Amino acid sequence: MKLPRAALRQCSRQLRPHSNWSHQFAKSSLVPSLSSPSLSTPCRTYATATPPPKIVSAADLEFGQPVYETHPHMLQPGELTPGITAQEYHDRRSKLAFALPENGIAILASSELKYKSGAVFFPFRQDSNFLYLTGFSEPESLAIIQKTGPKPGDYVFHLFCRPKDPRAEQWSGPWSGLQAAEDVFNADFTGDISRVESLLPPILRGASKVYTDITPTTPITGQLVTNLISHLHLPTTPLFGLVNSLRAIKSPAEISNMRHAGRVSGRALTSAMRRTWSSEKDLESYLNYAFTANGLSGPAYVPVVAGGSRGNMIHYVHNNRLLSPNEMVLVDAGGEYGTYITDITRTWPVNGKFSPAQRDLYEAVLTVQRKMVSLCREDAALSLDQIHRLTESGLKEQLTQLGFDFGHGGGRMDVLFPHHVGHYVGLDVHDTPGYSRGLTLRQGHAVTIEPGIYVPVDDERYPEHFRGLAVRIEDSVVVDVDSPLILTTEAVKEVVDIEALRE
Ligand SMILES: [Mn+2]
Repeated sequence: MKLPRAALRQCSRQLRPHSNWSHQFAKSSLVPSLSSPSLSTPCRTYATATPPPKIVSAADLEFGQPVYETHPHMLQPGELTPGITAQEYHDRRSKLAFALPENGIAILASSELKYKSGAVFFPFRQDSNFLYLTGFSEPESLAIIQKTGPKPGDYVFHLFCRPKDPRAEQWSGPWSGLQAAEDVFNADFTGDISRVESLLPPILRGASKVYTDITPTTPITGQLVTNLISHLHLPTTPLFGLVNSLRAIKSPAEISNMRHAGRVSGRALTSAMRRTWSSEKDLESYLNYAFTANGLSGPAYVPVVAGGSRGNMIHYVHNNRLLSPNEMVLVDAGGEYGTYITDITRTWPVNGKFSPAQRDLYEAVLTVQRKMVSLCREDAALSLDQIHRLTESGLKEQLTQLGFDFGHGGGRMDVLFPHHVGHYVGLDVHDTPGYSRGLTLRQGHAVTIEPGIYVPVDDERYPEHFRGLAVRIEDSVVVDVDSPLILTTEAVKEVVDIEALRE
């Protein structure tokens, strides 16, 4: 049984000196030497002559990401990333290892820096599965989780990354190095990523099967790792399915992060609804600022800010037209906290007051949205796919009452509502890709519920006063046993509440 030392190490963390850290404090030259000439003189001892301990506070070091000692304004003691403790990362690896066959091994590659153009790069974003299992947010890294026995906790965690390199870090900013991989990120073994070719074979040799999503085209290590695996004739299988089934059910800490992202983002949207915006870009800028200024790390995805009939384009992200007072604006925007996202859409009249047609269509979508949110509970025993079909029939019924004709040659639901009602959310906006929407929802699943109606501008099959109107209403929701936990409830959505914001 592996001791849960991950948590223990996090208390009053002190690091053993790394070669590049130690030069100022590892000197022990004050120890009297037998061969020293001082033997011939009376020997005194001084308190200051005691060799300094070979440890250094983590607060005096630089890491590749915030840690509690350097960023106490962002992390609590014991946390490796906001809200998520080292113990929880250990538990995730432990669960993964437990799910592997005897002597199974999982290998994950980090993301690499991506370039926008020439030397201009995007902010680094760690691969979600890598992050989920390690909390380590650096490129040029390889994580290996090796099952060593049948019990939970029987595993070994290897983390290969970049050794400290003061000259390179002077250019790129700090990274964490091998000692921190062990002392902060709780790797059992670490190694220089540039030596993977010699470090990996001894680990692989005893493996029964390799679980990995690494392919020859994976940057930095892909070719090498796949060559080594095939050279050793090891059976391989994709890893993402196992990780998805862990990631799909959120822990209390993850739900708390998502709730925080939802609360702050929801308030930002409500606050945006109070004002009359004249351009999509101004509204987008305001939301991005409000997310960040209120403690989130930034927008979770490129937002949709679509005035009028531009809302009919599901992923309209140009956000560069002017808004006219008599139209509605559809805003799909959410922030991110500790790499957990929230996904919200609201649609409201630019001038703050719904016209009769806008209100009717809005209420139709809202009625169905509310009903579908209420079904996000374990005791309803429904899957996202089943909720989607209920949404379609609910919307069709609402629209029929508003005079839409779905008879022969009439309107079509796949035109008016062309997307799915929801998707899983978590570290990614479309979380756990490949995880089926046909599974019955259960406690800990986190999903969106986002029905929409998009009426084409000039299609005579639809009532004239609704043409060109687009409405989508979306909340992020965690499934509980007998009720949904709505993460984004601070974003108002009732007609009276939206209109009251301007009174
Ligand atoms: Mn969504």
